[in-house]
Amino acid sequence: MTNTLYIGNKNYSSWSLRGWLPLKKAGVSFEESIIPLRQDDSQVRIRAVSEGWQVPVLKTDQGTIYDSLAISEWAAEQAPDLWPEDAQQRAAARSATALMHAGFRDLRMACPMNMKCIVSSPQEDKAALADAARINALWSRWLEVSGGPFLFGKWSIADAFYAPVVSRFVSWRLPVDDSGTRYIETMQADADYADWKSAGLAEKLIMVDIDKMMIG
Ligand SMILES: N[C@@H](CCC(=O)N[C@@H](CS)C(=O)NCC(=O)O)C(=O)O
Repeated sequence: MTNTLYIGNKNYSSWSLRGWLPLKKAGVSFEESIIPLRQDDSQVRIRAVSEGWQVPVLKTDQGTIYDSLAISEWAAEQAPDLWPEDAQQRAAARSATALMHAGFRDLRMACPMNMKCIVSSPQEDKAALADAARINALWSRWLEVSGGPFLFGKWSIADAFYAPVVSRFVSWRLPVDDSGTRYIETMQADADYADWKSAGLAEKLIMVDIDKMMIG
């Protein structure tokens, strides 16, 4: 079986990370093909592999799957333990995943993922800070109910969806309480997250507009 996951630059492409982590956790073997984003030919290259016009895209022998959530659900069909075993916790993890997939736009727009960079002065954008505060409160509640160390106990797809948010909390120096700090440390200690991050840090291509937002 040949699987290929098309992703953007690891340093910047938050949605690619959301599709990549569940495949890793499922133990699915796949090749990676990086399509650098915001280049003259990025869209042509993405459209050549997917009618979705965005990455991540997974090609299997059976066909094409696009969108991080669809790829995650495909991974969970190979490895059902990517969702919690308990039915109520499973529903809660799916809700948390959907919340991230569909929302927190202010945070996503004001604080793009850039794993290489930490701002010198903390982010002050009010709408982004409101999203961050809400996410922190949700993390704390989910961790309290599940007992941690991941949001719903064992690692689940919900953690894939909040992994890029962990990176943003660090890069943009967003305020975080003790429970959120422990979650950030748990994520950073995860071997797959760490592998993705070190590959992102090694990338040479920079996105000037995002770097400028952070460095000025
Ligand atoms: N809802 C999509 C969002 C994917 C998305 O926004 N991907 C961005 C990169 S992180 C993209 O492909 N942008 C197209 C481009 O930059 O040309 C998902 O969950 O996969």
